[in-house]
Amino acid sequence: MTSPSSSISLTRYLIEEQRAGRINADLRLLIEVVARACKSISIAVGKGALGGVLGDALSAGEASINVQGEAQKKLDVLSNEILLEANAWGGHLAGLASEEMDTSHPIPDVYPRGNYLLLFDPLDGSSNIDVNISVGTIFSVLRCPDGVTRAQDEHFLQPGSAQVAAGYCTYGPSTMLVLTVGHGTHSFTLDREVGGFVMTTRGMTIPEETREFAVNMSNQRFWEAPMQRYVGDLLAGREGPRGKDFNMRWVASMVADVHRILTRGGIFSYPLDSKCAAKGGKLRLMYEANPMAFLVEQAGGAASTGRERMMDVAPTGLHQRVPVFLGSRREVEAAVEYHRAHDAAA
Ligand code: AHM
Ligand code: MG
Repeated sequence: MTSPSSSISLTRYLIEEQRAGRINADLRLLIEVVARACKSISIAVGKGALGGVLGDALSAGEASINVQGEAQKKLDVLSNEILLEANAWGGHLAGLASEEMDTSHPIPDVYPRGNYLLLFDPLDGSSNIDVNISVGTIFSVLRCPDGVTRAQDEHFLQPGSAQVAAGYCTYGPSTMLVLTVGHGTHSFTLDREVGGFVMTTRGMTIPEETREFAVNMSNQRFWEAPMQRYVGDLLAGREGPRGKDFNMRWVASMVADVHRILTRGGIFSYPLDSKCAAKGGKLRLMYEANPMAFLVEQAGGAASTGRERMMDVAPTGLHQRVPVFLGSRREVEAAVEYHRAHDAAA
């Protein structure tokens, strides 16, 4: 990891990537527009109760429910609108898809269309909004298949390995954008006085080994056998088969948990459990697991469903859910090995 590069703005980094032939002008514009939308979301999140943005979104007097069957917060809806509005007119997109919308969103006819598809979770970690704990925006960029100008849901169903860019913005004590265009993972911190993102880490690197795990332990009794065994061995510490003591952290905002892991290592897991098994898992492949997997792999880490490399999963639905294991490479490999051994014995 190199030291902070205070003079490199996000704009300069993107222009240099364009000059190096690693991104084109449309992708540069797209990322700049997403970053600008994230700044607006950061301002709304930062106002908290003073901005009147906390609490549940209402629709006809009732709690508004999204396609996931989850109650929407006012900030979920507002963040979705900010991203949609910001990205509709630029001419770089053929379509958008969001956690908060049942189907993909075409670019309005009044605007030109481009070659990219943008997917996002506008405000991840919604359960933390009302308690002033970090939340974030996650996004993934794909190429629209050749010859398609009006993207439908099916055109978004590409594996994570097809992503051309991915990132998240964390709204914590500071607002940070973490980005990959396939050449390393870099972090940018929002300079609130200037109003721009400034590179603070070029080439984030996740340590291969870790002594820290992140999982919602309250689901333990619902997990599959290999997960029970894996975490049981972590908890057994120095006296157990792993031979070392582990620490645990769980923010319940994936963006915040992954940001910690990109910064100092660790393994993040939201495994299959009997409550979410029918849905395939809790977290969504297309706009949560895949972009995080791209960022983590670009930082030297690994991401898996426990049985398959995350970015190799062939998607079947826009809102498809998957089990998630990601972070320090050796630890992800260890978790995968517990699943492999279990499946082989079965
Ligand atoms: P959301 O997109 O509705 O906010 O849900 C995703 C979040 C993740 O950020 C986090 O890792 C997980 O759900 C927390 O789940 P739980 O409350 O079961 O611990
Ligand atoms: Mg989410």
